[in-house]
Amino acid sequence: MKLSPLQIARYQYAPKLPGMLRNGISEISVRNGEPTSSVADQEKIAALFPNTYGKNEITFQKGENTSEAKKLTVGVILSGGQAPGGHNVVSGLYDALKALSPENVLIGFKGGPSGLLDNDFIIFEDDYINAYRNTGGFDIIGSGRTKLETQEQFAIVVENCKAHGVNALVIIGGDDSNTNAAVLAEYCAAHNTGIQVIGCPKTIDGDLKNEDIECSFGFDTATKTYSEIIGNIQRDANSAKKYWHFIKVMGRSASHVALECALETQPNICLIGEEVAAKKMSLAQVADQIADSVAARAARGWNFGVAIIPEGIVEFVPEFSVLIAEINELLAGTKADAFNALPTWNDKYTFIKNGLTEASFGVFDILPENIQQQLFLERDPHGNVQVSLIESEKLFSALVKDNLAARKAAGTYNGKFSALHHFLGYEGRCAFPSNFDADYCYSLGYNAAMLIQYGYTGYLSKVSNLSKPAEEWVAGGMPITKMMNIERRHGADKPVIRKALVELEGAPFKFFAENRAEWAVETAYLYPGAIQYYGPTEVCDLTTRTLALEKA
Ligand code: FBP
Repeated sequence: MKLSPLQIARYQYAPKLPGMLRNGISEISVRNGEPTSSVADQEKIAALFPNTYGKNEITFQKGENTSEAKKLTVGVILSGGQAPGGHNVVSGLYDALKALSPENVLIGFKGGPSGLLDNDFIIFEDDYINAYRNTGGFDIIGSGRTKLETQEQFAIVVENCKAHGVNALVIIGGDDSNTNAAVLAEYCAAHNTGIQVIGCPKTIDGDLKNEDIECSFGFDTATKTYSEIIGNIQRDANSAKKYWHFIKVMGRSASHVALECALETQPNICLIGEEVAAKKMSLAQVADQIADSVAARAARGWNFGVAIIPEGIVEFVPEFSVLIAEINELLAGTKADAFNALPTWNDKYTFIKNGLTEASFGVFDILPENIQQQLFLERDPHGNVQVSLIESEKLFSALVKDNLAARKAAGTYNGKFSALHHFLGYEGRCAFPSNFDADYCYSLGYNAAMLIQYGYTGYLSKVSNLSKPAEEWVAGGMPITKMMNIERRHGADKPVIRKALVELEGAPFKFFAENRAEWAVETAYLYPGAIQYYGPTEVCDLTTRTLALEKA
């Protein structure tokens, strides 16, 4: 197989471990912390997790390894969307297991959780692992979005694991996958299966974050990749001086990715969904805010600019959420067939007009026709509108265009507005992990092996103090139940890890809010450039601005 020069170089990179894990396996001991309780709904969560609730936080430290020597056969899955660094979690886990004993075995279940159900697996060996070290992607075993949540599924997982002699599972995933890891850990403990379950925090979205998890892996690399591209686009905009670029960035619902990219690049506009929701802004108000920047810059002769739009923005606009709910109702069950049978868009438009409330039709009616049609094209398996497929970058540029036309008619704007659109998503999810993500992920995997060796279950592999050099990182484990509360999901109360949205009182948003008025009018762009893997540490080992501000 032909390899790129960077691929070859990255195979040689030795990821940095936290200082306390650097002394060799025989020199890693456990320091017990306090017993834990869940962040909310303590009684309910304790009742749901009688075997795994309330355990102590633990930290590893230098000292004699007192764990019981035993052969470990560990299964691992990657779950959900790709995030740079997943391969290093697997290689860190593999290296620690082999350092504990060459007899230990690591089995990768393929294609995500479904691999555990279908018993689709591979047994890792050195050559195979070595071909994936420090590279992006999840192709080492693949990933998938099957949810492991029912008792029947758990029984199959246990049966398949027992057939391999698996005594521990590592689940690398986001908030849902780690919630399910906790439920599976409880199931395994309650049924005396002898199988431990350990989670690892993954997602580029950055919304798996709390007082224990400083950041999920992949966020660093993905946002650096997007920021590089946004910086390049800004430079092009500032060179050609003729386009407004509307750039949608991934991140499903939370706006952490958009905010981090804004802190890295200082664009003219960055929308933050959580703020739009808090201020109950309408689509027209959001468009007006962007148009203010366009007009102010045009008054200086600058008919160009850059606006960052978070993927989930429209769900945060209250009137839009109501519209979506009404459309879902309008097309529920067999009503969708009647709608689809209508021959022309005009017929459908009349059907919609008659079916929506006046207020929602008013919102629908200001949308450009292509967006109106998008709302009725792609439906999820439950028949609901797929909000993430709405091209919000085009939606807002169209609304801004209309807004500017009105300003022109009123004589308050006399510029030119020509918009280009971009969506930055998949190109960031499988980039070569930054040194930060390479080190962090390797440490999470290595640490997970130590948690297994010491017999823990229902724990999340936790590495903290991440804004400091890796030497000072702190490795340990936290019971997943500590991060849980009860939420209403699909009509039922469920124990879940709370999703972290952008905190409007948090330091990253505050920094942004203090500076954005200037960025909206000036050309204050930053050009972060490509991720650097080799060179001075202040260029190569930079963490995100979000983490730096949160920990400042
Ligand atoms: P995870 O939450 O599983 O990490 O995935 C996040 C994400 O990358 C979102 O940013 C994006 O909206 C979504 O996955 C895209 O999903 P898919 O890969 O199924 O198209």
